[in-house]
Amino acid sequence: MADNRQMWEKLGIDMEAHDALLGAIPALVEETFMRQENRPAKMDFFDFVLGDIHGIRVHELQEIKANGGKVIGTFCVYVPEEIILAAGGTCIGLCSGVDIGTAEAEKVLPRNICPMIKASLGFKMTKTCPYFESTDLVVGETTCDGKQKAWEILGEMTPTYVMELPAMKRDSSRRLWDSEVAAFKNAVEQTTGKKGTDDDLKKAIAKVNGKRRALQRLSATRQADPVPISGTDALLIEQIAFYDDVERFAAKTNELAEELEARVAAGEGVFPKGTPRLMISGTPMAVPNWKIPHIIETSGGALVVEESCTGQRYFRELVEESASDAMDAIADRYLKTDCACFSPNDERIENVIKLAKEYNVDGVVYTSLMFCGPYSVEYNKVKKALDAAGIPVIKIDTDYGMEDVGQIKTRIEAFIEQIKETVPAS
Ligand code: BJ8
Repeated sequence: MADNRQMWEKLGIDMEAHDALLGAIPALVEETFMRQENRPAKMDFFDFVLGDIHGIRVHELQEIKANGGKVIGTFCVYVPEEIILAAGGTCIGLCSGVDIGTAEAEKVLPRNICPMIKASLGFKMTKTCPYFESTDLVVGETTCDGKQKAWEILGEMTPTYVMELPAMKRDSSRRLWDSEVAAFKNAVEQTTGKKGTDDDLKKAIAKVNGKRRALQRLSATRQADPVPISGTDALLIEQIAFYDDVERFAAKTNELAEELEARVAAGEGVFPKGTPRLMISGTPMAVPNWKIPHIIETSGGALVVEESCTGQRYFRELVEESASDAMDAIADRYLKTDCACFSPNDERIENVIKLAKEYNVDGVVYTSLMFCGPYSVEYNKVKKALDAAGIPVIKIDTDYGMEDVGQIKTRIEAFIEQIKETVPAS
């Protein structure tokens, strides 16, 4: 701990604000994770990572930097991490799920903007995130309006590169995207000082595919009833995927998946067979935002799949490893991402229905961060498709505060009761 404090001070962390942030985590972790019953033994690694959230991994980053490595922070699953790895960089997801820097962020941002954007800027402004303070470059992207304007402000505080994303998926959009991916490679290489060769790219693709395959394998076990792992634990793993060492994470996730496969074979689960099965669909949930999964799973539901960037949208697609042009394969894979920022976005609607069927979902909890235009507006189309498929859905608009927990819990309990009345118990 003394070691951690020294490191944080060296990084210029505001120790008082940081102490307040870390001070709130143990009680939240206890309530959200440790009180769950029959958790898989192999969650121990992920619990350890969570227990030392601003410690060991941040030390690793300092070691990487001391050896000449560069750390590159990202906020969106559109940013190709393979390119960062191929150029010798280390990629860290920086999205924030806590409103600790909100008051500061509201000095430069309007109040009615998405909490994720506020928190991301807030972390930088309050100097409370050692990951942020370890970066040599941060990468924004022009997904939603709020983000693209926020990067201009962030760029005044720290070296920031912005990728331009097309808003549509036409042939001309693909050409724009190809040139953006190539320009991003140059920007990363200027930061790391190393050129990513074709061979480096192929190795990086194999590595990141390995991580995504491990997540796919783990997720597939959640199709079983009873489900072998809680959705709350699964979300934690998906969150850690954004900042842990790629190979270690894949190995640990595969170990856990093996345990879960054995549980499935033995008919063992974390909730009784027949527990209503719910899917989350919508905006991502960054650490330590575990609010909705925790509410679902303490209200009589089992969360079995996340249609979100902290979920399927992150690991569903792989980069084709046998492609002759690695950059083309990377551009191809990333443009398949079905964020609500695209218009039209029919793939997402199809994927929601496909996932609901594959995971035998009884109902969907559509979650949108407050003031998120893209996901909130797209609810209309998702609901129509779910209605047509006969799958009930409830929409929750929320932020990082805890004031609405009671009200959301009441709504989700009622939703689960309604499902129980229509779904015959097995
Ligand atoms: S690919 S979901 S990570 S942009 S919630 S900041 S959209 S107002 S987070 Fe996202 Fe990339 Fe899309 Fe995924 Fe804006 Fe909405 Fe806020 Fe959002």
